[in-house]
Amino acid sequence: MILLHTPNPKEVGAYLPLFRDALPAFDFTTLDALAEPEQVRYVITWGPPPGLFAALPALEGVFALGAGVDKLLGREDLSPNVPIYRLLDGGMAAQMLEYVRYGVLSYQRHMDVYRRQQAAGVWKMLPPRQPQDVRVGVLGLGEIGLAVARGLQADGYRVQGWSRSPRQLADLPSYHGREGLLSLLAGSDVLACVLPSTPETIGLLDEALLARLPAGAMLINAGRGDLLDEQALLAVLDSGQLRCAQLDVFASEPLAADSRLWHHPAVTVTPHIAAITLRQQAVAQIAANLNRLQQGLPALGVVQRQRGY
Ligand code: NDP
Ligand code: OXD
Repeated sequence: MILLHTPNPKEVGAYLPLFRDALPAFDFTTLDALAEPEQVRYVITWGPPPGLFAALPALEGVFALGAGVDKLLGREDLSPNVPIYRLLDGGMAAQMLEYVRYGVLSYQRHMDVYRRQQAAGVWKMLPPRQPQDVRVGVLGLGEIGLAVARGLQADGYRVQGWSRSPRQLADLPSYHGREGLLSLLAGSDVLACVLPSTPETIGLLDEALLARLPAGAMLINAGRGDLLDEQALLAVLDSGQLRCAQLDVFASEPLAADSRLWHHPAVTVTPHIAAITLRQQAVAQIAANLNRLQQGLPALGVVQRQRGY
């Protein structure tokens, strides 16, 4: 038996027939209809309610309907012996590239400055800037970050990356470790963060690190909100050290109504839409993974709990 749960009942209704078609050998249930919790072997979920897993004694695995699993890893009701599987790309890398590309292109073409000029009724041309004039640092070179880095390179930007482990990537300079991060920051006109939230990355983007960016740089955060100290960001934007920011994720979501980020002229706020799970692709990937498990093959996208992602 597989339990399918997301907080939005309409979404559950949309997913259910797709999963039933893709996995005809399994029985499915939803939380509302759950009669025999002891029969549930797998949960497919995004945002499961507190305590859910503790009520499922036969649980063999949890499939996340997303790439980031920080919320699942923090759960006290989920035994560390139960594997968590996450989505690998599943169409999210291409969306994330578009999201970051939009920000980088706006920065390159001074659109943030022109928006402010428009608000002030100012007609003033700025010198042209080409992609090769803009250095982009990408934090996170995983399924999504590497696609972002490669896509921006193909656009002509000068791209460098940062990851936890050392990476040898053809034609893509990359760094790891604290010293590596400082080097990357010093050479990034745009810093694009697509890191997971882990005990090592929470609070990473603090005032000291943001101050290492060149004057007039841009920050894009589409990883997780708790990576960034929002007050520190506001401080470096107010001082003019940073020119602008494009933020998709926040320490608390939805972003609080009284957050200064909403109205800051240098900030673009989006409601966690940089890369949305695509239903068909998610179903196909999870079904293929469950079939692998049924055949005794190793599953893909296994979360490594000790790393936190
Ligand atoms: P992956 O696990 O494939 O990649 C994670 C990357 O981050 C890896 O390159 C990893 O390094 C690096 N990393 C992890 N910890 C550290 C660290 N301490 N220091 C430096 N680098 C680190 O994840 P995905 O690419 O699939 O997704 C990344 C994140 O994007 C998700 O966890 C989620 O938070 C976010 N996301 C946001 C979405 C949105 O709509 N805003 C949508 C989808 C995802 P290494 O290569 O050495 O393992
Ligand atoms: C994800 C997300 O991690 O949408 O998949 O944030």
